[in-house]
Amino acid sequence: MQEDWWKGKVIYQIYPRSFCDSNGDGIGDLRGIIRKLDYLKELGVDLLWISPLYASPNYDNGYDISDYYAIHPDFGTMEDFDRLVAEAKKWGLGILMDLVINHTSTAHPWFQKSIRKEEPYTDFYIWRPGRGKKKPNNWTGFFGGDTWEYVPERGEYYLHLFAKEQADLNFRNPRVIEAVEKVMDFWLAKGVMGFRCDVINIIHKDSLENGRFRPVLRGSEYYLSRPGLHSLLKRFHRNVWEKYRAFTVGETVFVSPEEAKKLTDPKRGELTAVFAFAHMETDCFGVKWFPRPFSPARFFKVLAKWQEALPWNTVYFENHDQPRSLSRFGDADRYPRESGKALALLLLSLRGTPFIYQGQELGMTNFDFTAMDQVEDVESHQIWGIVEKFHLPKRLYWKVMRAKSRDNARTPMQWTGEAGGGFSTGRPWLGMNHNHVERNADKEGQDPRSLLNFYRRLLAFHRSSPALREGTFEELYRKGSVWAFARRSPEGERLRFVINLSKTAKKSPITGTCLFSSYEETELGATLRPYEAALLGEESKSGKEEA
Ligand code: TEU
Ligand code: CA
Repeated sequence: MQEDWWKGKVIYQIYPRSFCDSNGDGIGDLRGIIRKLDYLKELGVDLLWISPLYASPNYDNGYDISDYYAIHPDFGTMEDFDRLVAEAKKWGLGILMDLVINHTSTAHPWFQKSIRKEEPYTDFYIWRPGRGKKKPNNWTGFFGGDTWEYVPERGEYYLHLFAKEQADLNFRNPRVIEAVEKVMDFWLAKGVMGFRCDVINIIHKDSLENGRFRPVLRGSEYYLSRPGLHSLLKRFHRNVWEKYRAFTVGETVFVSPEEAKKLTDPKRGELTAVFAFAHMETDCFGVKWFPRPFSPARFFKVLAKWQEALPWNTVYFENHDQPRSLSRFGDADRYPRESGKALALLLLSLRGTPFIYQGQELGMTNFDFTAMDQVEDVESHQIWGIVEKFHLPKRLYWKVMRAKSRDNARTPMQWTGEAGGGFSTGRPWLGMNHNHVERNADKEGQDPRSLLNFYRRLLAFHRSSPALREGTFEELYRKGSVWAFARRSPEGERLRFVINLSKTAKKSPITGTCLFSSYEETELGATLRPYEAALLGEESKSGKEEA
């Protein structure tokens, strides 16, 4: 297997609770995924990243693991998992596991033994005594609020950067490092192709000093991409990942291009790729709970900066933590098809590994929930608790919650127009979006002009085009809502891309014959209509364009 076998591959993310339920209990499962492998193959993706499948009390839907070696019974058995790997392989699809090692569930036996100081688990977590009546330090967490929880039985506090049911592991303890290496080895030996590494750039804590004042994530200067992280990753790479040629994509929060470059430099031997967040933070001030209107200009500026800064990027507009891209960056009401296709074209025209999140290919939109009791997500509830506690303006925050809750991405996959959406014959664990009646895989499959069929054609083209798979990125034009760039393969294939990500018509900086168009046009003239995007072939010799 070649070292960079993953280059040019397209990844599809599955949120297993919401993908396909095979037994009618309302929860998606492994047999459900197996049932849909033909759909995924026909779509044209290569690797499936599946959000956590492990045993878990589900405070954070599997991101709180209580046994790294067991499949959650909701999802099936280890035999089902092995069958999935084998069946996927027959379809030419590889599996990526979600590796959550910054923390475990407090229900994990390691944590339970750590409370009782049973060796070797005493220092598996980050325990500290309080400072008089005060907590060990002033850090604040990712879900808002506290990061320390007192356990009377041990007489100490433990650190948790997420929910209090998620205790941070202590990576200064060599025993912890060995334990997680064993976990990685176990899954790679089963034939998975690699990992998506959850919040990997925060696993190493430099110190536990008080953080300086900042409105969110106080204390993060002591754990965001610290030098100790690089040593840990080098070690994982050397001891485990390298021998399997594993693909490792790190979820790296608040990462700078400089850090990202180090983390993915093949000469250093750390991660294969990283998810940066910068483009997902262009419609807010730093964190999503302080929103501002979406600006395509800011979005393109950030994307362009990262395209140029890194030798290889990941490209994603959605995942299980983010609102739906059609609702967020497009126009789900007036231009669902055009803006959905424009975003699809942008996603697959940029340089890097593209990630498609389940339902994105159908144009699934934000969850149409009307009350907090329809929301399951732990983060949403923690934030809502803060809104209530501090009497923040509810009308305003309700709007923010509707736009930003992570459950926007977690509603069940819309397979058919029936009740239960073809996702489940029972009652789905989270509400189905009502628009599943109109927008679903079944219906779209039969419509040649649907978003789903557009994705299928585009992915087939992507596979056959060295320029899209691996070509260089060259910016041609960027102003307001209009962006144009070119991709060129080593063999000289050159493609040009242009997009107008707005509701108003704009002048186009390039013209030519369309390989793909969000309006399904064959020629692009001087004007870009609302949400018009196009992928153009080589410019004709006679045509003189400002490119
Ligand atoms: O996400 C990390 C992370 O940065 C998010 O929690 C982010 O702060 C939040 O989603 C913004 O809305 C990863 C997982 O993707 C997420 O699902 C987990 O909850 C989290 O880690 C803890 O494991
Ligand atoms: Ca089920």
